[in-house]
Amino acid sequence: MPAPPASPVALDGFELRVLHIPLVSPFTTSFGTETVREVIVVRALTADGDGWGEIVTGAAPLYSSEYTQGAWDVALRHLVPALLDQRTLAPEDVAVILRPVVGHRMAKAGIELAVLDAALRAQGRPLGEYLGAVRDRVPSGVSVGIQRDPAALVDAVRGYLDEGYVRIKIKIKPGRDIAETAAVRDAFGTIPLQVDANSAYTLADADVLAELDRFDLLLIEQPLQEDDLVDHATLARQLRTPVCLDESITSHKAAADALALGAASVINIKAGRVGGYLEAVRIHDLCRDAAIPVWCGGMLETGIGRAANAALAALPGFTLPGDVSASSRFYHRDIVSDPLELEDGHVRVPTGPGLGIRIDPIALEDFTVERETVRR
Ligand code: NPQ
Ligand code: MG
Repeated sequence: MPAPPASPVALDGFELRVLHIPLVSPFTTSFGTETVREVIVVRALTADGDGWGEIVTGAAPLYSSEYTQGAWDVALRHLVPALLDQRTLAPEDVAVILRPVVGHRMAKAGIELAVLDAALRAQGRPLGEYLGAVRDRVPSGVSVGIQRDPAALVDAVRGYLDEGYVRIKIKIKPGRDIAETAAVRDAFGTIPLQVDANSAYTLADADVLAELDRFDLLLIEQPLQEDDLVDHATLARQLRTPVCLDESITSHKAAADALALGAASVINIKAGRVGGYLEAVRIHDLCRDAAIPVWCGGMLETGIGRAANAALAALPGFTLPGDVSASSRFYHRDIVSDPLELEDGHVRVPTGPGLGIRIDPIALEDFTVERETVRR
């Protein structure tokens, strides 16, 4: 638990919005192509001011079972009413109050973040300090989508290396893996490189995945499905490349199970996927005690989640560069007036109270496609 706890807030209500934010270029993974980021922004309304959070679901349940309209429904019908039943609310109690609702971790995480931001802002405390950050900037990696062909991938990677990103992750899927990885290695030599399959393989593909061993990758991320912990452990014994889990790590318990089984030698921590930044810190602590390296994943966050990710990635156990890239990696225009920028391959950990961001009200309004306010 991050010490000391935040002060409780007097909750007046929540405002939820669905935003559609254009991406700078299409982003293709093994599960599909996105051209617009659909995301839910949460505003906690309190007696001491607003707090902001972000529900990182996508429009369709492809990365995980959660998706925008499901999160919207559970938030308005179940999560927000449970919290508004409380007169005052400490951020550390949000997950406890929401525990009876099974799953829906991204929805819970976005709401918890809004309450946490409001509480910390009211106290003048930065999120990084509260979570236990030990750095004022973090090394920035970039996730590169599947391109038309290996030559186009090499061009895309060159652009990011020229910008200064310190680690490259390329998305792979069956048939778009070995040649792609070989092309990037051939073009750029020994750069820090890893691949992400987003669950696109099965154990029957172990021979193909073993071909990746010759590229000295930092890791292979989530080759198999979310609930394939035992198969990941079997695969890990057949590969020299370290296996990293993303989708499978839905909680501290899932992380402990994965480590016990030998299913992962690295873990990608995403606060949304695990139900919030506090649960993310607990997984960080578990992995640190087990000497398992972790890194901070990304979900194409707006400036809200991106600021929080920078703070999380500044904890001592985050020993590998994360997917915490500059806002400009995905967006021409963000909904914050001070978006994260790349400086010498790093992004700065915000130092202002709470998330340390300022919302750009005009951009927020321009991207809003749906809105609901609930008051107690
Ligand atoms: C990953 N992110 O690490 C995810 C996958 C991902 C930066 O590679 C909408 C909703 C679009 C969820 C695109 C990165 C998404 C998404 C990619 C998740 O696996
Ligand atoms: Mg991933």
